[in-house]
Amino acid sequence: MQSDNQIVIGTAGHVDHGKSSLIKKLTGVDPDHLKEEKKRGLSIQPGFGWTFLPSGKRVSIVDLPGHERFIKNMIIGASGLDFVILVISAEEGIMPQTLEHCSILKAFGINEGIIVVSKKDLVDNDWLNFATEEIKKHLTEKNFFVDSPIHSISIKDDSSIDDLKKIIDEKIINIKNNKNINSSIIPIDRVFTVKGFGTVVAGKLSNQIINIGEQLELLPQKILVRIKNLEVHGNKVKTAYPGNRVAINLSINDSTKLDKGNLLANPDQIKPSKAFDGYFNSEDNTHIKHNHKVTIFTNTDEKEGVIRILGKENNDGKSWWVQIKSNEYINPIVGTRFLIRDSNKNLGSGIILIPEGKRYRKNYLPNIIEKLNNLYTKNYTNLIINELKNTPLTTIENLCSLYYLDQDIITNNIEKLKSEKKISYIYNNENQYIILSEKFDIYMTKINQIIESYHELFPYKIGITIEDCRKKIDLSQKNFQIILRELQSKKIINIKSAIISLINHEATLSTEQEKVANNFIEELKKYKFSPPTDIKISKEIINYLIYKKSITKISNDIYYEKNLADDLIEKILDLGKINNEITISSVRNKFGTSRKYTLAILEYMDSQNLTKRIDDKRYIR
Ligand SMILES: Nc1nc2c(ncn2[C@@H]2O[C@H](COP(=O)(O)OP(=O)(O)OP(=O)(O)O)[C@@H](O)[C@H]2O)c(=O)[nH]1
Ligand SMILES: [Mg+2]
Repeated sequence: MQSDNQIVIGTAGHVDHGKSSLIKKLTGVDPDHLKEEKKRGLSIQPGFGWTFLPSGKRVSIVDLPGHERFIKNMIIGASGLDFVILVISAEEGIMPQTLEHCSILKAFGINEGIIVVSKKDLVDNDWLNFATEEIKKHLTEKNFFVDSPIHSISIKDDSSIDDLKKIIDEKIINIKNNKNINSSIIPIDRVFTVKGFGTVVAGKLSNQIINIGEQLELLPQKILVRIKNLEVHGNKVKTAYPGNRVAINLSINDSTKLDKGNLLANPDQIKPSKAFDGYFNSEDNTHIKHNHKVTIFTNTDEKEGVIRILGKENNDGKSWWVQIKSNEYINPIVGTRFLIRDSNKNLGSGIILIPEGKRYRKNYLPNIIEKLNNLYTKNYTNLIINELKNTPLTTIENLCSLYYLDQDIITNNIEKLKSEKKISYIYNNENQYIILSEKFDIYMTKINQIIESYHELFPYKIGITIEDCRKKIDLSQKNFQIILRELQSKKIINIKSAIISLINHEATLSTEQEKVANNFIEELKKYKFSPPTDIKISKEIINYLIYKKSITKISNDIYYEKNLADDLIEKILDLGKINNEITISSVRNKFGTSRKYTLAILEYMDSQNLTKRIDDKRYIR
C-alpha cells in the first residue's frame, strides 16, 4: 500500500490531437468507454485510469475531452490535476482549445506538466523540428508551461512512449499536494450506483487520509454520510491517502439527491454559501462588467450566477476585488481557485478569500477591500490590527472564524504583534482576549480619570458604581467588565459590591459630616441592642461608616455600632454552644431584645453563615 502523496496526471489539448490514444498506450485501457464516444471517435467525459511509472510509482490518470462543446467537462476534470500532459499534434500545431485548456489549467493554478508533440509519424523530421520550435515559442509568449519539457511521440513508436514515462517520472518527484486545505475534502466528479452496494461517488482526496467507517458531510446538502467501502485504483482499501483518486461507497438515504459538483468534507469544516469574495484576474482583453451573468466553476462544481465588482481595478486594469454570487448554494473553500466563463469563453479566474460574501454598503467597501487585500497578500498582522481597530477586543477563535484561517496562523501573528507591543492579552475567567495596546491604554486612562474626578466630587463615597462609570465610556457591559477585571488584577482599581474605586482612595468625611456621623454612632450605642430605626442621616454617611467598619448593617433599617454587634453575636454563639441550639425566645430572654431585633440579628447571622436555620431553630455552623 502506498501512503505517500499520490499524483493525478491528466491530458489536455485540442480535439483529435491524440490524448486518449496516448492514455490507452500508457494504461492499456481505452479511456473512451461511452458508446457515444466510441461512435463519434472523440471524448465527451473525463476518462479515469491509473498506471505504474518506471520508478514503480503508481499514478492516477485523467483523460480530458478536447472538443470545444465539452469544455465544461474538461474544466471539471481539470480542477483535480497535479500534472498535465499537454498534447499538441505535430501536424496541426497549437489550436484554439490548446490555448483555452492552458488558460483553464492556469486558472486552477496547475502549472506543472510536459508538452507532448503527438503523431510524429505523420510528419517528416524537418516539420517535426519546425513544429516543436513554433509550439515552444508560442507557449512561451503566452506564458503557458514555460518551464515544462517538450517531447515528441507517436503511438506507433513504443520507445517514444517509454521515454515519455521516464520524463514524467522525473518531473513528478517534486510535486507536492495542495497544503492549503486543512480538511478531508473530496470534490465529487462522478456519481453512480453499483448493484448490491448503492451509491458510489468518485473524486480526488485532498491532503488528509480517510478511513472506512468515517463520517463525512455531503455539501451543500449538509447531510452526514458514512464511508461504507473505499476503492483506490480499482482495489478495495481501508484507508485512502492524500491525493488519491477515490471511489467511495456511501451509506446514505436512497432519496438523498447528490450530483457531481457536490463535496464531501469533514463535518462542519466548510460552510455552503451563495456568494464569496475574492481576487480576480481577467483574461487578456476581457472587460468585466458589474453584475455580468457568468458561469462559476469551483472545484468540480458548475453554477450560474453573476460577478460583482467590489472596487476599482487594481491599477493594472486586469485584476479586481470581486464578489461572485451564485444562484444556488456552492461550497467556497478559502484559498482555492475559481474560474468564470460567460456563454462561450473564459473571462478569468481568481482566488477565494472570504467564503461568505455579504451585501456591503457603499461606505463599507473600502474596509472590505482592505480586508481582501490583506488576505490576498497574506498580511495577517495588518488584518488583525484593522479588526482590532474596529472592535474593542476580540478572541483568537473569533478571528479564526471571521477569516476562515487556521488557528496556527492567527496565533503566530498575534504572538508577533504581542512581541512588538502592539497588542495585549487580557484575561477574564480563564478566557483570553486580545486588545490593541494603544486602545487598552486609552480605556485605562479614561476609566482612571472618571473615577478620580468622582472621588474628588464625592470624597466621602467609596467610589462610582460600575454602571455609572460604563455610561461615560462607549463599551458594552461585557467588554467593560473584561477591562475592569484586568484593571483590578493590575491593582489599579478596587471593585466591591459593584462599586469601583482607585486603589489608593480613602473615603473621608467633611468636619460637618463627621459630626453627624459621631452623633449617629453615639445614639446607636445609647440604646445598645435595640437602637432606634428612625434617625435621619444620609445614605452616603451610612455607607461610609459601614465601609469604615464603624457600624454593622443588620437589616434594612437596623444598624448596630460595630463592637456592640460583634459582642452580641459572640454572646449568641456562646448561648448556642451551651444549649446546642438557638431559639428566638432564648435570645429574647437573655438580652431583652424585642422580637423585631431578635429576628433581625438571627437572620443576619444566618446570612453570614455563622448559623443555620432549621424550622424555627438555629444551629451553629
Ligand atoms: N498516426 C497516428 N495517429 C494517431 C496518433 N495518436 C492518435 N492518433 C489518431 O488520432 C485520432 C484522434 O485520437 P484521439 O486519441 O481520440 O484524440 P483525442 O485528443 O483524445 O480527441 P478528443 O478526446 O476528442 O479531444 C484517432 O484516430 C487516433 O487513432 C499517432 O501518434 N499517430
Ligand atoms: Mg480523447
